[in-house]
Amino acid sequence: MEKIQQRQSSGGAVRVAALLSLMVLFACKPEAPVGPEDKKIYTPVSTLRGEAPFPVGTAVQSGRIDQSSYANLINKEFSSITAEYEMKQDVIHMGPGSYEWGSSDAIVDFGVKNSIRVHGHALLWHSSAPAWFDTYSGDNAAFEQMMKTYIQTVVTRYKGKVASWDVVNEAFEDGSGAYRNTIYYQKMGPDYIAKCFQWAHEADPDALLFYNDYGAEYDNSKRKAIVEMIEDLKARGIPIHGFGFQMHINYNWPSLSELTKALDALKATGLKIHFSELDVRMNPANDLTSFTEARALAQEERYREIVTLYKTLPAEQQFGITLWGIKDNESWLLNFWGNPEWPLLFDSDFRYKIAHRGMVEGL
Ligand code: 9MR
Repeated sequence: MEKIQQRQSSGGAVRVAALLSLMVLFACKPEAPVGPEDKKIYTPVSTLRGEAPFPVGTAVQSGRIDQSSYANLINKEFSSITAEYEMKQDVIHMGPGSYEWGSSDAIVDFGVKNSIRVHGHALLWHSSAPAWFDTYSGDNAAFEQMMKTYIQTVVTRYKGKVASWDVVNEAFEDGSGAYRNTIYYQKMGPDYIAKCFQWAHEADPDALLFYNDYGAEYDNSKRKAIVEMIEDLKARGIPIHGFGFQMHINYNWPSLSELTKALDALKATGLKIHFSELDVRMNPANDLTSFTEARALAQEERYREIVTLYKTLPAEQQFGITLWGIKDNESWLLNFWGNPEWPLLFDSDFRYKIAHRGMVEGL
């Protein structure tokens, strides 16, 4: 009994001493952080657009740029915008000769009003072919005429406001580099790409015209097909000014040497190069349920590496780098892959991730 009392009273003394020292600690260090500090976010000292020698862009949606939180962040950080989906044919082209301009106008107006470059995306993409194409009854010549009218109507509407266009998106198959068997290929034949560039150029001779695709980063056959197509267009005097690497990459793939090889191959065409849809998957193997500090550091390094690679291009070939969205929780990757993901520079509360620091430091 006595032993128990002694233990209790010495335990009590230890607790009182510990409490006192804690009080002293807090009294001396009132600024000490409460709770663990989140090292995955940081306070920026500079902005992307402030640091970059070339335009840095983001994909936008009309329903978001209406909100001041987005508008303010875009104006602060970015000098270029691309419509994430609202300047595609399935949103604009309602039927032969019928157009819906509400969302695309809102995005272009936002760019013009804020002196932010607008990159047009994308005039032809098989994945955004309007559903009514399936029941279109005109012959191939009529379809081709309709595509010419569509391209020239859109490009003319935004002449002087949209600086550049992805004229054709994703025209080659994965693995083989064969022409993708799209409705455009079927109805207009293999020369449809050249025709689309020519039509767009007629409508706005000042617009820079891009071919945009994924896979050139790592797929040798597709990359070879793209380079050959570009060289063919150039040799025939068809106006093509740029190539867009979409750059949907992972934190650990493709390797820097693979990406360097890819960039060098397209650099050799002399065209302007756009990293047009950059995001970095952090959970491709689905081994994370929450974003760890170690993975955040890997992301910071990856963004730094990508920007450093981009800067190996001569200045006249640097069209810019566009992020495919702003906040992690709104990335297309979440729905597409179904894994938890954190691919972008801002978290769901618009807080700056250290990935932003990596990108800024690489610039
Ligand atoms: O991120 C875009 C998503 O919000 C759209 O629903 C989708 C269809 O319009 O397009 C996504 O963006 C794609 C881009 O236009 C072309 N490269 C692949 C992108 C991801 O699918």
